[in-house]
Amino acid sequence: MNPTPCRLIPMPSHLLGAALCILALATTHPDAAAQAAGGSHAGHGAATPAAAAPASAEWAEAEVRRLDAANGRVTLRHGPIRSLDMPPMTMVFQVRDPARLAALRNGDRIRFQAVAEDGKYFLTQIEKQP
Ligand SMILES: [Cu+2]
Repeated sequence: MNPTPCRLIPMPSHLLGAALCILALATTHPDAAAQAAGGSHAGHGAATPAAAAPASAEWAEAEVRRLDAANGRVTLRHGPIRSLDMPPMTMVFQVRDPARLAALRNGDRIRFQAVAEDGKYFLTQIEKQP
């Protein structure tokens, strides 16, 4: 006596409920899952451009706006980053070792170095400023 997942969703309209059922079936179909897996695989090989880290990475300055240590992310309001050709802005950076965020607090002034990889920006150096 297993109720289908569809029946567990309270629906104001039977028609809408039926439509969601069809959607759920379609997305869990084995063929669809296989195609999705294949697609992500294909994209995987193309990634990771040869390490383009500039030999002389330059320090940039920033203020810590928001810490998300659990996910290894930090939002910085940063000044110009010449090595990335980036103007001042507020944006999210990743860190490979979330422990490095432990010493930071919102509002801290830092200087940092960053690299771009797979469409994300990673902090490679972080130093608290006095
Ligand atoms: Cu930026």
